[in-house]
Amino acid sequence: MRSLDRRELLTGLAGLVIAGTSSSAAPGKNLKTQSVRPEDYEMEFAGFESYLTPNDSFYVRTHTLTPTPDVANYEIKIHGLVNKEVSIKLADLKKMKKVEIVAVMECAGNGRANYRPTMPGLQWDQGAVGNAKWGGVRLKDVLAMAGIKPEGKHLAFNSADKPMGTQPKFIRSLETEKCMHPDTLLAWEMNGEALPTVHGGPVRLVVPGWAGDSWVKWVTDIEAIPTEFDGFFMKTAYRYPKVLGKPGEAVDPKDTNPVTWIKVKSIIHSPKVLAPGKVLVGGVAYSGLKPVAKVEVSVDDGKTWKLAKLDKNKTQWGWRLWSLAVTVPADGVLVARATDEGGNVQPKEQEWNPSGYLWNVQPRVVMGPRPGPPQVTGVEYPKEVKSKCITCHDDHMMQGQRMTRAQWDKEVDKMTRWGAPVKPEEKPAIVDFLASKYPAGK
Ligand code: HEC
Ligand SMILES: Nc1nc2c(c(=O)[nH]1)N[C@H]1C(S)=C(S)[C@@H](COP(=O)(O)O)O[C@H]1N2
Ligand SMILES: [Mo]
Repeated sequence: MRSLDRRELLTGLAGLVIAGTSSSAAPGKNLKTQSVRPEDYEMEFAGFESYLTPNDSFYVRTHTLTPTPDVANYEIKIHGLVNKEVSIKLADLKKMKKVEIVAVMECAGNGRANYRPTMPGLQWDQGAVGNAKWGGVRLKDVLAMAGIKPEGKHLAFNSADKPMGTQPKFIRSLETEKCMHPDTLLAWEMNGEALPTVHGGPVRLVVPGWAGDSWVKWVTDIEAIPTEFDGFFMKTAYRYPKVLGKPGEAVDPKDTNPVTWIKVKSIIHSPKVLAPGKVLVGGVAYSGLKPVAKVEVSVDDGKTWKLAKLDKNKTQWGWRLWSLAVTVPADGVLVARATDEGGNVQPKEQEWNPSGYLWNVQPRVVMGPRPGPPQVTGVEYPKEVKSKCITCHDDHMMQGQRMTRAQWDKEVDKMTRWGAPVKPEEKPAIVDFLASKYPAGK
């Protein structure tokens, strides 16, 4: 029998051993825990000092439980609107022409914690993004073995992951056109190492320029279909309004499109004090649409700007490191602003959307220690909350949230649909507890 690594122990056994409390064991360097079960980890600011994000510092976002794929017998099936149904073994995939691409992957929800009003979902601050060298085969070369019919306008990707309760499967469809892009890959390597299981090993999609939700992990099944896949993770989650409304306004799903391109953005890592008043400010900058053209820094809250120095790593899809030594008062405010080659400029004010996707406002850092997101610890749960809510997932899922009573009410309904055994008469007490413990952010 092979031995389990620490992560497998946590995901596989944590539910049995530690139901009722959260353990905050992040699996690598520079990671903080959003949730242990399912596995969701955010990279800390120190991670923005490296060009390639090491695998064990790379953020993790999994909606379901991490599978233990059968690597020896792993196959990917291609079917639906194809000329010939095929199943391709992992070993045969690895015999095809290999390509390597450096690309940023960012979760669509990165930055959600900063939106006001707050909304349900993991409260990512800045670190649900990383830059890696992905190695694998062009998806189009694999699709050519099956031959996608012209009516197969979309490809639905299914995976080996394990939903909790009656949670829908994580199935995403992408337009066939994007799948045929030479830089869209089926990847089995990350930064020169075998793709770690938590990041989708043995094989995941790499969709440069698009948000992480399209980068399906543990791909086992590709179906050519005529229209967008009809399932929760396409029709309800990961949608962005066609026309933006006011903060707090609901949007009809018919007035939304699936999330695709990530936006132009810079992030500031911890500024280093070089001498009194003199600091070295730096970070990363990227854009899904076009390479970054410049990053500017302001020490007077955006009145005047100075060009930062960009590193030499100019690629189509990777990020650039940038830095600049500036003079700033001890309580001064640093602001950064990225612009890409398409003329897209990082905005001063963030546009609001109901699910809190694609946050990309200019980062503002007040000099002095940077507070992280509030951590709630040592919570005593009433027994009904413990028994109804801390089973599929641990309590991190609830702790991170900041919601009004009305939002909590809807959340408990959603959980009940997904399998939480909450009887109507039990609901008010659960909602009261959650709304008082984890209220909406200001
Ligand atoms: C049957 C399994 C199950 C039970 C029981 C359960 N949940 Fe969940 N919960 C889920 C799943 C699945 C998700 C989605 C995880 C993801 O997408 O990352 C989730 C996510 C959440 C989230 C994050 C926001 C969201 O909607 O993705 C919150 C908050 C939450 N649950 C609260 C609760 C509360 C409160 C209870 C008790 C009333 C509860 N859960 C019971 C399965 C469950
Ligand atoms: N099968 C599967 N693929 C998935 C997910 C998932 O939950 N299941 N999460 C997606 C989301 S929302 C993101 S942001 C990225 C995160 O990839 P990572 O965990 O390697 O950082 O994987 C995507 N692929
Ligand atoms: Mo994501």
